[in-house]
Amino acid sequence: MRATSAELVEEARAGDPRAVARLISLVENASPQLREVAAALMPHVGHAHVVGLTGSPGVGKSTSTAALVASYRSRGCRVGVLAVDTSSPFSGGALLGDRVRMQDHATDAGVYIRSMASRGHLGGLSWSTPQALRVLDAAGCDVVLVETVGVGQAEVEVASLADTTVVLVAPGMGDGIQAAKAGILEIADVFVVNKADRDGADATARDLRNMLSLGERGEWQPPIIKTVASRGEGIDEVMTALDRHREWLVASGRLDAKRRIRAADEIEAIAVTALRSRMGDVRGGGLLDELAGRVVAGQLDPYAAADELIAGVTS
Ligand SMILES: Nc1nc2c(ncn2[C@@H]2O[C@H](COP(=O)(O)OP(=O)(O)O)[C@@H](O)[C@H]2O)c(=O)[nH]1
Ligand SMILES: [Mg+2]
Repeated sequence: MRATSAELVEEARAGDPRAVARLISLVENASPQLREVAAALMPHVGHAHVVGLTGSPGVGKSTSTAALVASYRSRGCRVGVLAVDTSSPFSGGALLGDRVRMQDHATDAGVYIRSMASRGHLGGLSWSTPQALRVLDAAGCDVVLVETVGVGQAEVEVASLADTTVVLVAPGMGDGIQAAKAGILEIADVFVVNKADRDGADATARDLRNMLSLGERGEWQPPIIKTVASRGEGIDEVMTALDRHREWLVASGRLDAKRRIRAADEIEAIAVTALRSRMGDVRGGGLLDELAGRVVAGQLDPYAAADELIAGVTS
């Protein structure tokens, strides 16, 4: 017999990784059970610190994520890892490499690792990722690390789901400049200059500092931390920065504000998706065609017709 949503959520809370995986699959596939799952999750969310890691492919996000997982585990924290591929509608090769890097943690019951492909069209990303985060949150994760694969606007969108966003750059990749162009500087709470074992790390850090000094200074000053993720160097400093940012978010009231904005975005995305789907039903049902006929016949102006259409969709 199929487990009810409430049962699945209970199992996930008790630490059953299969229940967690099942719930995330339900979310990803937009299962009809999703509504019920969402309702069952709600009383158990709000605890996890959501940390987004973003930056160009190859900069060291997966390596840094693996190192952070190890640090959080040594503190006894439960950790979720969500790798979101914004670059294609399919889980591709990029994520395969990440799985290899995550192998150390694959058998650890205190770590949930999940790859998700964003569907690459409006609505896909906006509802599935926050729900997957809720699953991991409800499953008792103290921290969820969200690694985005892919670049551009979708990445910025994923980053906006995080409480704390870490932007990684590497020396000699022109990353700082690219980040500035893509509007990524504004979303960074913590900067990491990874591959600091390579030439030019100090120059990259300096460039970042200069770019930051040109921008608006908020109350939070994003620290710039040099790391060699492949050797675990600088990871303690990153952990400290994440802790400090989280404390600042709580003390300043920003955590609550961010979460409200996110919830509003999510509600809107769900509502728009529902409306669009009902609009399709209306099209199929002929109301739109009938209204179009009246507009062509000069009986109705298009604004009045749109009002009738909306009334038809929402009634
Ligand atoms: N030299 C050096 N290589 C690194 C460092 N961190 C990661 N790498 C290597 O850079 C490559 C890309 O790393 P990965 O974590 O997959 O990057 P991602 O695409 O951002 O997830 C891998 O071969 C890593 O071993 C570092 O600090 N120094
Ligand atoms: Mg990666």
